[in-house]
Parts: sequence; C-alpha cells; structure tokens
Amino acid sequence: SPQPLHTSHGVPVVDVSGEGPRRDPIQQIMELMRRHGPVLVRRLHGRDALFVSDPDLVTELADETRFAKAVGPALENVREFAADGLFTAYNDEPNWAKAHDILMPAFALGSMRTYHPVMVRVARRLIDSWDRASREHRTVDVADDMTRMTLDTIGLAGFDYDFGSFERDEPHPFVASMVRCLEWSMTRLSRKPGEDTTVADEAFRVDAAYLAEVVDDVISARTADPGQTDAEDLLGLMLTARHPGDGTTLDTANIRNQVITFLIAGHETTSGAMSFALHHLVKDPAVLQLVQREADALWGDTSDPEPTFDEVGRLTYTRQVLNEALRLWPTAAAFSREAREDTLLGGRIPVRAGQAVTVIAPMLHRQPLWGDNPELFDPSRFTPEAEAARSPHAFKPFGTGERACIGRQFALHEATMLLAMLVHRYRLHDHADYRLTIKETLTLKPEGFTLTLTPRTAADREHAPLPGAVPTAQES
Ligand code: FDE
Repeated sequence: SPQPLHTSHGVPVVDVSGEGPRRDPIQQIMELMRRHGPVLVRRLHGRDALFVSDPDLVTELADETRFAKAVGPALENVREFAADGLFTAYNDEPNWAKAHDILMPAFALGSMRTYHPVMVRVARRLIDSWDRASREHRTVDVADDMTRMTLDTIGLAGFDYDFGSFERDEPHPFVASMVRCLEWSMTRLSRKPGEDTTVADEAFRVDAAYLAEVVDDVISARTADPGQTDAEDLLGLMLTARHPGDGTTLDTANIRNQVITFLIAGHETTSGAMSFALHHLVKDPAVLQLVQREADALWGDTSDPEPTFDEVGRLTYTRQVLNEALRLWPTAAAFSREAREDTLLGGRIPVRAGQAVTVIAPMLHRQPLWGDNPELFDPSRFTPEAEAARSPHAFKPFGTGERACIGRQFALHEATMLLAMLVHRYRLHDHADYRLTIKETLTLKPEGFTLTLTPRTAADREHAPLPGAVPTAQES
C-alpha cells in the first residue's frame, strides 16, 4: 500500500500512480485518509490534489469571504455535457446568478406542496411494481428501482415529461447514457499522460449527443403545447420567467444545459440515498421497527395511504434515518473549494489563489466529533438536540454556501415520503445476506443490493418484530 513520499507543511503526500487505474476514487481516498489522516495530497501521474476531511479545515473552507466553489477537474469533465448549467457553471459566469435567481423560488419549501401530488403518483408506480414482485416471488434490485422512481419524479415534477420507467424492463436509455457520461468524467481523471482514449471519447460523444436529444424532446413537448406555456414548474420558469434585475429570460442553449443538469442532479444522488437508507434498515431491525412505528402511527392499517404534504413533515424519525444514511454515504461525496486569495489553510498549509481543495464528506462524517463508533448506523445522531449541539460544518451532504444543493428540500421530501410508505407496506427480506459494495459513477450507490418482499399484515403492525427477530417469508 502506498506510503507517504514525504510531508509538505505537515501534510502527507501519497503517490497512487503505481496502483493502476481504479474505478472507486472516493473509496481510495477514504482508505488513504484512514491510514494517513484527514488532510493529504494525492499524487497521480504527477498531478497533485489536496483533500481534506478535518472539521476545522472544512469550517474554514466554508468561509465565503476566503473560499468559493471550485469547478474542479471532475466537474470540468461534467461541463463537457452540462456546460453552464447550475451545477457546473463557474461562479463568475453570468448565467449562474441569472438561473439561480430565476429558479430559486421553485425550490423554496413552499413550492414542495406543488410537487407533492406528483411524488405520490410516482411512489404508487414503485409500489405497484413491488407488489407484483412480491406476488410473483421475484427479487427487486433496490438501486435500479429507486433510480426509476427518482427519474420519473424529476421528469414529471420539473418538466411534466414522463420517462415511464416502470413500464420498461431495462431502465430508460437516458439513464444508461447518463451513467456512462458520468463514468467517463470520473475515469478521465486517472488517465495516464499520452494514453490513447479515442474510443472512449468517441463513445462519450455519442452518449452526450443522445442526452441532448432527449432534452430537446422534453423541451419541444412543452413548447408544442400552447396550453402549457405558462406552467409554473421548472421548465415553465426557464422558458418564461424574467430575471428580477434585468428582465431577460434564460437563453435556449442555457435552458438545455439546465434541463440536463436537473435530470442528472435530481435523480442519481437521491436514488443512492434511498438505497443506502434501505440497506441500513434491513441490517438494523431495531431502527426498522422505529421507522415502521412512525409510519404505522400515521397510517395505521390503511392498505393504500394517500400521504398528505403535512404528514411528510411529521415523519421526523424517518428523516433522521435518511440523514444518517447520508452521513455514512453522502452520495455526492466530494465537493471542491478554491481560495479567493493566496492563503494559509489551518494557519499552515499554503493554498494559492484559485487552487482547489476537495472536501471528502464521508470522511468528514466519520471524524471523532461523531463519537467513538462513527461506522455505527445510529439515527439518534440527528435528533434536534444532537444537531443543535454540533457545528453546522460537521455534516455536508449537500455542499456549502451559495453553491450548495438547490434540490435539498425536494430530495428530502421525496425520499422521506417514499421510505415511510415502503416500510409501512412491506417486510423487507435480506434474502442474500447482502454485503455492501459501492459502485462509483461520480456518485455512490450500493451495487447488487436485492431484496424480497412480503406484505405487512395487521398483525405485523400491532406487533412490529422485536429487534433481532429474523423475518420469515411465508406470508400471503
Ligand atoms: C448542488 C449540489 C451539491 C454542491 C456541489 C458543489 O459544491 O460542487 C451537492 C454536494 C449536492 N447537490 C448534493 C445532493 C445530494 C442530493 C440527495 C441532492 N443533491 C439532490 C438534488 C436534487 C436536485 C434537483 C439537485 N440536487 C439539484 C442540484 C443543483 C441544481 C445543484 C447546483 C446548485 C448551484 O447553484 O451550484 C446542486 N444540486 Fe444537489
């Protein structure tokens, strides 16, 4: 295993070039940090990058007067297909502030009321599909189904466009192309100088062109329908809303970039978060019982509850479960910051103006301030009291500052509601004694995680299984 070459200003410099290409750069940095501590320089084919998970240093990096979002090397690659969309825009690119100002109202907490009925509708599609799997004694692939659900949700809620993912045996081809584009963005980072990448680059261009084609279809489906042009969803705002400052609207090229951005950002990360939450629930019967109790208290034995917007706000323990899943596995695991001026990080590490520093959230979320057993899944870390006692910079699954995640409330509302509906309806059987392996495609997801399902009965709801009890699979 790679030893530090030397230290520079007290920071270990670790050369990983000899390890060969890896498809799990985040897990590789997590290993390095476990061995060498929460600040290090990774050297790869002669390129150095500074990574940080120390909470004091992250607190400094969050100071907007000294640092700003960096479009680091990974996002530079994503820019090849998302250009100046919100996620990949440079801070000083005029279209960032313009689109941010126009689209912010669509993500205010109040706007979630508008999306709620669509979220319920798509949750029903997932439940129909899981009911069928349960009747036919088939396994379900959790990450694939969560991705179907989140893609249909952002498509319908944002753009009134139906990907119809549950009517397909394979995921919508948009998903496969998008995943390959994200993988290309990631593996491009570890290329050796001079490596021949013509084939990979050509395949990428085909996929990127297909994404653009789907997006043009989404946009023209709207513009072709005159009755729809004043809809107040994301696409409606993009097409018609005028900037409060200068009265102009977003231009066509930028709208295309925003639609790609929202389709990608709006579903990959959320489906991963749901999948990790379900993984931890099946491994932890005591916690599963508590989320089931919360759902049972709301919906009792109603076989088909119609969750209301306000009920989702009352699912506080379910929300804690999601936060705890995002602590262990923040699905957008890294974000970068750049110094506004030459500075010393932590009073000792020189960082030049414009130099990027990357925060590794899963390791920030395992630092000693999280207690003696940070690997333990424990949603009580997110009671309001525990949160109030902790620095706001200890938990960063949504990034930081003015470039933090705009879709946070959207993702949490969608995921909290669905998680509660699933645990209310099904017994979740870990039929394969699943061992967590994580697939990286810039975002993180459990790989090969399957479950079998049986319906919960009134008796199950009255006597939720005792912690540690092994569920049996013979109910009708
Ligand atoms: C954003 C975001 C972020 C930051 C990044 C940086 O800094 O670079 C993060 C970290 C995130 N995000 C995360 C997440 C998680 C989850 C679950 C999510 N996310 C979800 C979602 C949904 C939606 C719709 C979204 N999301 C969206 C978004 C956007 C648009 C952005 C950009 C913003 C600005 O302005 O920049 C983000 N997100 Fe997220």
